[in-house]
Amino acid sequence: MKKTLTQKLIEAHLVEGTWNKGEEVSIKIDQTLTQDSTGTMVYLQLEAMDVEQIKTELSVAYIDHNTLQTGFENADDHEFIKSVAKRHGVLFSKAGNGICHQLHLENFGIPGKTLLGSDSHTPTGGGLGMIAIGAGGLDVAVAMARGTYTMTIPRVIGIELVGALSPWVAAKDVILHVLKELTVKGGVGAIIEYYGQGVTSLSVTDRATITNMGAELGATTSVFPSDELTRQFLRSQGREQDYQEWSADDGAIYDETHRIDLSSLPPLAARPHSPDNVASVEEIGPIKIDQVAIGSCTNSSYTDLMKVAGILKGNKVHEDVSLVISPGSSKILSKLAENGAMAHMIDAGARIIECACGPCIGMGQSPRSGGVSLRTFNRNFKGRSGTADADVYLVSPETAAVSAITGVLTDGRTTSISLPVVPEELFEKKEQFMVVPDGTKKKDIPVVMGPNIKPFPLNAPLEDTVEGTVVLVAGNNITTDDIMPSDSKLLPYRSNIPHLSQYCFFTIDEGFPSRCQIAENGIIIGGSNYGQGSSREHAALAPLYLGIRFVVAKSFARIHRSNLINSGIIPLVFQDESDYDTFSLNQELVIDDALIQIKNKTLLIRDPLTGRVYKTIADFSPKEIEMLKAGGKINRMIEENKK
Ligand code: MIC
Ligand code: SF4
Repeated sequence: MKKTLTQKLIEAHLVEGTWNKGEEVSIKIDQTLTQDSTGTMVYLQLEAMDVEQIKTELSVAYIDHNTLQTGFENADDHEFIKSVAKRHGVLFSKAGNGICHQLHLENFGIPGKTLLGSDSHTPTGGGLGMIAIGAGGLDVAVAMARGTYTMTIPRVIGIELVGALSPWVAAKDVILHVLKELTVKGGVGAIIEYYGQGVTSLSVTDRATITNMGAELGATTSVFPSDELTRQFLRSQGREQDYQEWSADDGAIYDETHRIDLSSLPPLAARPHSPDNVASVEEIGPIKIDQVAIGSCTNSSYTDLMKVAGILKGNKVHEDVSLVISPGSSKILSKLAENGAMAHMIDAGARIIECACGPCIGMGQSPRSGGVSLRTFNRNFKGRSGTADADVYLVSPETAAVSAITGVLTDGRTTSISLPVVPEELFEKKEQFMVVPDGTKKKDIPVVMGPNIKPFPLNAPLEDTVEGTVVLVAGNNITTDDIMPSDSKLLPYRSNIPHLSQYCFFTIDEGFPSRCQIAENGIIIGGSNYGQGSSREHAALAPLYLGIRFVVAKSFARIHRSNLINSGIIPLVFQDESDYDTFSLNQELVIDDALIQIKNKTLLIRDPLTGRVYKTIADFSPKEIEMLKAGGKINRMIEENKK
């Protein structure tokens, strides 16, 4: 049978189970990555597992999110991560080195390998032909400890690319187009595979922009084949020896197919406040802008920034615009400084900021009240920029740079500015920002714990009767940014769940934490795609700390669903979506015979006041049932170790 690339890559890593859609399998994980805002939890959990030796070929701990140091908290967390990384032979990438996904692509990504990362944009590695999956921190800790990851065999959506992009149209416009077509839910339960002649017109960093934002489709991951351009990219990074060719068989059958003629795409933008709210720049028109932010793991590559520098060269940033640029890695920054491109940016009036996530996660550079910000990033959820009433549009680096000059959203094709051609560059291996393990055992190195690091909460085993009070009825597409907001004030508390939990749902409902306190046992009612967005398990741990017992929603986003199960919080799906409208705050609900019902695929919830019974779908795998019964993944592992 002709195989998709996805099937080939997953089959090459199968440890348990077979390639059957919907079947739960276990795959070998070759590499892991963590970043600092999810990493403290990962390494606390890894320490709790007391492993002798991590099982991956390579594990990297990046420091890139919490680099704004306005108090001791972030610096302490970084020391903690560094100490645990040393103890376990994990490579440590210091603050200033760059953004995890860009760095991983440049330094470590290998076609054909698997990568599990505690960040939802780990699929960036799919641009190199990897199966690169974002997951909750605990799943990454377990992958380090055991070398495996449990997943469900997904649908494979094939996207055939033909033609080539026109000038001023970029890889970002390809993924914005896909988001417009498929929406933020369109990739749930699927891996998106790109193929066709058009692939050969996209560089590895273009492909990585596309796979990066596959996270916004809700997809498990996205993947491109590896080819001569992949070899060329690896050569430019001094690692041609890592090249392997991987592609789908000709005529492979996909579960769903789409075709995009690249030459037909115009410059696009995602309007506030969702990455799938896409229209062409021309349709949106010349809206006045206050800020332009170029960078993030989506669009901070050397080529992206050289194009930006070329557009800015000899021009001036509009007087009403603040342009901030954050290069993706120290290697890129150093090269831009060396070849003069940085001077073009600064001379045009750009503010150069650290190679880090920065404004993407509200770590500085928040726009003014009611401001309009154009960003080359991947998420424009309300409030994520740090300014609650700002309007954020997502665009390509080319559109961002030309708009910074004109002061309004601009389709570059309507200007006389010419687009630069970026010559291929060779990068030297640089390890100044890395602490590379030397292969010797270091388990005697002490773990450095600052006062901000608090133990993570653990659930209790499932009881036969689960009772609680509805503490929130939430709408559709609730993001993990809504559940556990993150900005410069809250990110320093990622290792302190008691503090963080006081801000749970804060931006949409300030009363949530106090209601939970009164209720003691809480229940959340959600709409469709509940928990979309980041991989942060804090969006499950904070509710756990506040006593949430179960969530009933129209549907769940993949990573958040797993994080809930890992925490022992039961994610249930309405069998009849119209039931959603009948729930109200403070309603009491009971699950009777929970230990039996959890195995039944259908689970009944009773309202003791009215006697009404609601049917929900409890589609859990045998492993998930065991986790829910034990009160979460860690409790389950302890049980297993006792056997
Ligand atoms: C994000 O882009 O939302 C983040 C911050 O990178 C998150 C991880 C986190 O919350 O720490 C993600 O995408 O997983
Ligand atoms: Fe960092 Fe933004 Fe990428 Fe998340 S999406 S990893 S915050 S740059």
